[in-house]
Amino acid sequence: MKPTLVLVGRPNVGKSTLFNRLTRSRDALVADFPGLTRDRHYGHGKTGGRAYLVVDTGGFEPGARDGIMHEMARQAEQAIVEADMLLFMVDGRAGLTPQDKAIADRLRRASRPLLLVVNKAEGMDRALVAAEFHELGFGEPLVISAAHGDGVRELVDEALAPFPADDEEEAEARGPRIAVVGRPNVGKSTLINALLGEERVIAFDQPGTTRDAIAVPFERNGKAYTLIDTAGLRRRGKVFEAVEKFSVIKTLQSVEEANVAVLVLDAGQEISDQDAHIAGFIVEAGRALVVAVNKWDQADEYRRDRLKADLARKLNFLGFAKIHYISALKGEGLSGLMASVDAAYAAAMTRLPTPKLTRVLQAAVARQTPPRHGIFRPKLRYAHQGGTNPPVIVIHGNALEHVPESYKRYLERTFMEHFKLRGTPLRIEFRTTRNPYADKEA
Ligand SMILES: Nc1nc2c(ncn2[C@@H]2O[C@H](COP(=O)(O)OP(=O)(O)OP(=O)(O)O)[C@@H](O)[C@H]2O)c(=O)[nH]1
Ligand SMILES: [Mg+2]
Repeated sequence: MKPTLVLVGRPNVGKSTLFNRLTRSRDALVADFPGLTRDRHYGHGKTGGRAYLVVDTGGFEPGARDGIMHEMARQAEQAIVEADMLLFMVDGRAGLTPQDKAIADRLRRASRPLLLVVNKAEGMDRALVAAEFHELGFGEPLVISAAHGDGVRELVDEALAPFPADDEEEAEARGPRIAVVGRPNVGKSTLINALLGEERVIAFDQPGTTRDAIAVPFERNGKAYTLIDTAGLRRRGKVFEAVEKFSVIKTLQSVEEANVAVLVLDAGQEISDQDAHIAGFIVEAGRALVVAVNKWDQADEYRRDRLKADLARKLNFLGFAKIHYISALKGEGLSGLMASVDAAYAAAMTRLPTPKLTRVLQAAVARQTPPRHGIFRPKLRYAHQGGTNPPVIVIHGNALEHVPESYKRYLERTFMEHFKLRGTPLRIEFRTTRNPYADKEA
């Protein structure tokens, strides 16, 4: 499972600056999904080939009693408890403050692995800046500049060192790994039980450590699946029940572990920012997705129309995903839902041979050439597949950095339609062939 790094510190120490730097590599990927708003507190990081999750706890005020500060403090407290590694940030220019000490006391009680990070140290003597923070009792501080990037790579290496590197993608033999995610009370447990209850649960792994996801293999209509859950699913006799304490981190972790996410929405409620953020995270993770609008049996004509309009407006970036209107309680719509899970999985795992991809690419270019950019006319030569779940199509050619976003989307649509890739995000990467003479000179 991907480690979760949680950034903590008093306001203005540079948490968001570091968060943005760590998650920047993902910006390009999600740029292809217009309308997607990212949750600025939870993100994907990738440094030196290692992938991880990052949480920015925002302006953390321990002990805030009410209002929005209280709610933020509650989220931050939860993130601290669930962190694999805490990065406690302090400001090297401002020096040690009483507020730093108060936070330090709070973090000591959490007894999670922790690194002390002294920020804003560009152009300063590292040993000198670090000295006054020894008093916090967290060992040798790591001295960085989040704004300039100094020491950031070393920081991430150190933070990830205790965690084994992700092993290669799971074998496909076990069938789709499914994560059922959504806000509290949308009916996740009911859906899971409806799916599992009708069929034999083959085995059930108790979580070995708190870091482990629970994997529940099951069969449905003779097909094998594995249900992935890190969100506190408990077994009670024959029934599973979710502990209805919503955890963003655990939701994100189960999405990471899965091939296909089933995003459950409640037909009785407005689509909220939280729904949009979970959806956005699934897209960012590149997972296949099926949307299940639950409690459809309880929605009257008015609510149904309203919800459909709401979906089109607020989750328009999920155009690639199938939407099912279901009743988990009555067991209605589940076959259709699972058929879409199968299809989304197949699309996510599909293998596209280079000749076929290249033919489709060339046909697309013949139909509509990429626009000239100044003196440059991008030349798209051939395509090969660079990965699955999500499918990545790598296009080779010249001057590809001048291909506009709209043309990239045109190609995306063309590939999607031609290969019938319904249910998975698709990524297109451009690789400009370097001048062969330039290589020889090196
Ligand atoms: N000189 C310098 N300034 C920095 C560095 N990192 C952040 N800053 C500046 O410090 C200020 C606060 O940075 P933020 O990243 O917003 O701090 P934060 O911890 O997220 O603040 P809150 O969210 O309010 O708790 C901004 O003006 C940043 O430009 C750094 O490495 N060096
Ligand atoms: Mg901030």
